[in-house]
Amino acid sequence: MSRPLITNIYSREESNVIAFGVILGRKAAESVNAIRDASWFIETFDIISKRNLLNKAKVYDIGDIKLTSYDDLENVTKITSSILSEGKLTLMLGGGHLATYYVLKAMPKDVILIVFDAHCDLRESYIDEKIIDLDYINESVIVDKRLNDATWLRWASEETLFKKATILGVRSGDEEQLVYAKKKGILLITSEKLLSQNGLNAATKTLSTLTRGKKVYLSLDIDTFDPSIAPAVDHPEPSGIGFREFVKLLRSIKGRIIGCDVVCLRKIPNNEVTEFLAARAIFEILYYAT
Ligand SMILES: [Mn+2]
Repeated sequence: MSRPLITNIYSREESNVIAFGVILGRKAAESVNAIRDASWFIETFDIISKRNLLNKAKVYDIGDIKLTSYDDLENVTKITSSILSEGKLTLMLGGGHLATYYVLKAMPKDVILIVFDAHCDLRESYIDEKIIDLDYINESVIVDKRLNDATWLRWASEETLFKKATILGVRSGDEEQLVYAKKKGILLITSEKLLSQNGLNAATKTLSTLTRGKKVYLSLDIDTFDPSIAPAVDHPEPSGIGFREFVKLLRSIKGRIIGCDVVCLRKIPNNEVTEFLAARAIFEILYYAT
């Protein structure tokens, strides 16, 4: 860890948010640290709404969970459980989206899962070179075709790790995944819909109804954003949402956010746009979650 996330002046006891990195992926350590670094260069006061985004969040960053095998991912579940037992918000910085599956394993089963993602991640099995990079641990550990970055949500659904799931900003998937989502009641709201005023308004109403009085887990895959504002991702998909849509959707969540993550940023050279966006997104999430 180069430096911890945000103004990390609180002890673990004083904190109400515990952040940790999951170093899953070929460039994960560098990417997670890029978000931490960027967080020091962003104004915590939002001049538009005149809010201090971190007025209630007391963040303690415990650093990275290093992995030497996929079995070590069980530690992610254990660490998440211990944070929850302290009554604190968990904030995971990944790494591949597979890390979310292990965080979710520690969450109560009645949690409402809100995922921002360009992809459905509902395949039964899938692998490509980029997934191998995202879920890379070391040369001797082979990425599982069935449980990885592209299939984690299917597994989470099969194991009923959540009560209801919604994917926001989705724009990539195949017919089989659409059929599966429908069968399981997983709500897909496309970026196309969110980019129209009526569609965005409808989605905020849906989110409010869905989450009111409920426990919520929020997972932000950075590729939900348009690649023009978030280029440092593995699978960029055109026509993504903007930051404005993201904040509006976030604001409509009425339940209590008990855990969150920001995943799938993969640092690119000579461009810091994506990590600044990710850090700012974290501030916004913390404003609504604390
Ligand atoms: Mn994705």
